[in-house]
Amino acid sequence: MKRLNSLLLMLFGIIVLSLGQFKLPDLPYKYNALEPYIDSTTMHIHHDLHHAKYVSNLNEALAKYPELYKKDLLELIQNINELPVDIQKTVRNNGGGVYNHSFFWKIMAAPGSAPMSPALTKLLTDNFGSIDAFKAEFEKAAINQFGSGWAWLIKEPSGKLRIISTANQDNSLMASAEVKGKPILTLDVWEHAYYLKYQNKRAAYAKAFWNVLNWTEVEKLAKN
Ligand code: MN3
Repeated sequence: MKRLNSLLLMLFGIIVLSLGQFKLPDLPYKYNALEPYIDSTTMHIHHDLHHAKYVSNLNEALAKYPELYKKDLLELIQNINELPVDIQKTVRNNGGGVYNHSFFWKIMAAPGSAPMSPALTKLLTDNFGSIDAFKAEFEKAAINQFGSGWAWLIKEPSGKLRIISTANQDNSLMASAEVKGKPILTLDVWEHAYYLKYQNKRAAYAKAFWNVLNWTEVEKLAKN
């Protein structure tokens, strides 16, 4: 009986400790779903190792201030400058990493499974002149981001759609963002996202990306 009690106590402890901690979300599709444009091995390494590491680094930083586990991720990364100074940089890099990757997985889908609707075609054409012009501007942002970072389509507070890029794991939701807005779609241009298949050809990766867009999800985000 005593043994059972201490076992239950230990179990309870483990549950309490893991409550509120950030978790690695599953991919919304199979690892090979984006083939041949994004390969299964890259997806395994990217999700199971890189994304997972951002999650564990974030949890490790917050462990010093467990009351922060009560906040949701968006609240954390939108208000980094209000966090204890010693964890601001870690939360910016790793909280950003967790948010950006979870978002990135969501706006992709198996090739051809979520095509662009006439309504979204019109919205993008109204904002950028044509779909080709939109794609060209986005690819340019992806290619010209020096070093590691992300290309984004965002919706500015005015409602206007805009293409930007950010360094490292920054995004347009952070207080530090030069241009603020709601993320609509994104492309990870860190070398870990494409190097196995595309090596130094980031432009080819950016072009291939259009084949794995979840335009249904993008449209939902653009309209909200
Ligand atoms: Mn990445």
